[in-house]
Amino acid sequence: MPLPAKLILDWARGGVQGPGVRESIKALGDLQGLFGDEPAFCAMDPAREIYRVCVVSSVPAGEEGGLFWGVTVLQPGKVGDEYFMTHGHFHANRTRAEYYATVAGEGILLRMDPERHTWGEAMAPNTLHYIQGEHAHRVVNVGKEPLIFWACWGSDAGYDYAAIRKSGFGARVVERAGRPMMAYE
Ligand code: S6P
Ligand code: ZN
Repeated sequence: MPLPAKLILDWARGGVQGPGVRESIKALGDLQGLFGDEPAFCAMDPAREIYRVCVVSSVPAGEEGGLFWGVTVLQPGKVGDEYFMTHGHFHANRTRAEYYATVAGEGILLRMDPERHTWGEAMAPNTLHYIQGEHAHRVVNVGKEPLIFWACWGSDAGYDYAAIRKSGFGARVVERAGRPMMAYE
């Protein structure tokens, strides 16, 4: 008899169980300084959950040659007219790429190259995005339901959040006349 799988996925709801799984929650307060409308941000509950991430780390972070696997559940909502989004990051190792596969919701994957050229790509159930290692990436929920996407990336990719904290992306995703729109800086 084969042994049972050690990791079990709940594709639709964005869950994973098994050894080496770690869940983390980002609340609104963790995203301070990232949204454009500071007064609107301050008027909201900093404890409100914006997204949660489950990561399967089968090898230690930083180890060359391994893979990480994870899922993000990003809630719908806005700060002022700007849609809820992930923090966004470059990979610390700019040669390490990543896949994003969406299973539920409606989103925009913001990508930015090293010259700050920024663009958006539509995320919807069954879309698959390949993100080059040198591209910063941030996900924006422009729908009314949680946006759920799975990801796979190298265990030595790492995270460079500082560059985004300092200068952000070259565009924001905002609501205009009831529709999402890219607002360039
Ligand atoms: C990791 C991958 C995702 C994000 C997650 C949260 O390389 O891109 O698992 O970590 O979507 O986004 P962020 O920007 O807060 O890490
Ligand atoms: Zn990444």
